[in-house]
Amino acid sequence: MADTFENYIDGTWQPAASGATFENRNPAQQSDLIGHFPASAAPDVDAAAVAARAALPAWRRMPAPERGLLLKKAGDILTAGKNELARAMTREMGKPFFETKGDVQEAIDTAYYAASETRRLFGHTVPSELPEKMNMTIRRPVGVCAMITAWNFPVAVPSWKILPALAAGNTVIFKPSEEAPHSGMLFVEMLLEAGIPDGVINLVQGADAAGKAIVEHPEVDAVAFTGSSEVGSQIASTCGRLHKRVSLEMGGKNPMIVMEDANLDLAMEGVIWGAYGTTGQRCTATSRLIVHEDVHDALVERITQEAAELTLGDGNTSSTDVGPLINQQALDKVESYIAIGKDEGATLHFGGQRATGDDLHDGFFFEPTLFTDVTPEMRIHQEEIFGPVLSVVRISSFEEALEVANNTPYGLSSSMYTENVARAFQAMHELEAGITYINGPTIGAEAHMPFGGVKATGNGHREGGWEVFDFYTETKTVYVDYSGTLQKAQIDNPIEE
Ligand code: UN1
Repeated sequence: MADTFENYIDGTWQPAASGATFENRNPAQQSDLIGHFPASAAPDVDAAAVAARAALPAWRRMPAPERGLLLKKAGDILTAGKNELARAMTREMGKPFFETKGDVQEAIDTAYYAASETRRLFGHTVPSELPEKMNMTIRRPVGVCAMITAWNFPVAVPSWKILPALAAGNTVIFKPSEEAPHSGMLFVEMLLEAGIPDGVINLVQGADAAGKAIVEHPEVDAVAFTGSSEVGSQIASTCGRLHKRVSLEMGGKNPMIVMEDANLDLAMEGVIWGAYGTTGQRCTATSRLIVHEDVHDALVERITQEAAELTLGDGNTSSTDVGPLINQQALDKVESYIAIGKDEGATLHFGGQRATGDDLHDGFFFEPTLFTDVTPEMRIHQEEIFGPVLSVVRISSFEEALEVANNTPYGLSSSMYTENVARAFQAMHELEAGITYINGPTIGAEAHMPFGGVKATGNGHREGGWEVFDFYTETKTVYVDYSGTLQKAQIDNPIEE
C-alpha cells in the first residue's frame, strides 16, 4: 500500500478539503507508486493564504539575522539528510543519484547564502538636497509570496525562491509540481524541522486548479513561477490584472558555440554533459550546437563516440548516466520532434528512438539524439524540446555564429568555446541571454549568482544571488528632516532665475 500524503497549512498536516488525491509514479518504472497526494483547490489555497497572512506580522518583525539562524539550521538539516532526500528525488523524477545530490547541494548553498544575506539586505543612504536632512532606503518584505515550481529541480528551484523570500521576512505558499510532490514535501519537512514557525510556510499540493487559485487569491502579493512559457504567460496576465508582482523563469533553447580554435575535447565533454545530462530536461540544457565548419566533423565524431558510452537506466543504479524522461507526455513530445526534424530535412545522426530493454522496464527512456544539417528556421532549432535532443548548425564565421545563436525566441543560457580572448568578450556582450559561459556548457549555475533569462524566457527578474532580494522586498524611501523647520524640497521652492 502506497502512502497518502497531506498538505501543510497553518501548522497542521491535512488532506485537501475535497478529500481528492492524485498519484505519482516513478518514471523509470511505472509500477512503482510513490504515493497519493492532495489534489488541492480553491478552499485549500484560501486556508493557506489566510494562514500566511496571519503569520506575516510576527515573522517580518523578527530581526532578519534571527531568521537567518533558522535558514542556517535548514542548511545543516539538508546537509545531514542529503543522501536520503536525493534517493527519494531520483525515485520520484528519475535523474541519477549524483544529479539529485547536486540538486540538494544547490538548496544547501542557497540556505547558507540566504542566511548570510540576512546580515546585509542593504538599503542606501544618500545626501539630501537640503541641510539637516537625511535620505535613505530600507527594504520591507512584499508579503505573502507563492511559489509554483517545476519538477526537474524539485528542491533546488523551490529553494531559490522560498529561502530568500523567508530571509526577507515574507511568508510562503509553496505548490510543488504535481510530478514532484514528494520531494517538495520532504524539503518542507526539513524547513519545519529547522524551526520555521507555523503559518510562515504552507505546502499546497496539486495541479492546475491549485495553481490557478493561488495566482488569483487576493491575499497573495507575489508569485514566483518556474515552468513553461505558455503557463507563465497566463500567470503573468492574471498577475498584471490583479497588480501582483510576478517573477517568471520559463523555457530555453540554449546555444553552445564552438569556434575553430576551441579545445575540442573540452567542448565535447561540455556537449555531452550540457545536452544529455538530466536527459536534456533542464531549462538551461544545451539544445543547439553551433560549430565552425573547420571543426564540425571532428567534433560531431567525438560526440558520437562519447554518447554511445552513456548508460541509460534507473537513476538509483550506480552505473546510470542518464535517467528517463518524466512522463508519457514528455516522451510523446520528444518523439514528435524527431519526426518534425526529419520532415524539415535535418539529418538524424544518432538516436531518435525510445530506449527499451530488460533493465529499463516500462520507464520513459529515450536515446541521446543528435541532428546535423540543422538550419536556424527549423522548428528543432527554434522550439524547446525538453529532452536529450541536440541540433547541430554549421557556421563559417564568428558573426554568423552570433546571429544563429540569437535567432530564437528564448534567452536563458548560452556558451562559447574559444581560445580567443577578444571573441570571448565580444560573445559575453553580444549573446542575447541572461547567462553566458565561456569554455563551459550552458548548465551549472551557482546558487549565489543571479539566474534568469531575457526574451521569452523571463520577465526581467533574477533568482539567485543578491538580485533575488529585489524581487522579495519592496523599497521604502525614507526622509528624515532634523532641521526643526518646514523645509520645502527644491521642486517646491524653485531657485530664483
Ligand atoms: C532549471 O533547469 O530550471 O544551471 C534550472 C543549471 C541548474 C539549474 C537549472 N543549476 O543547470
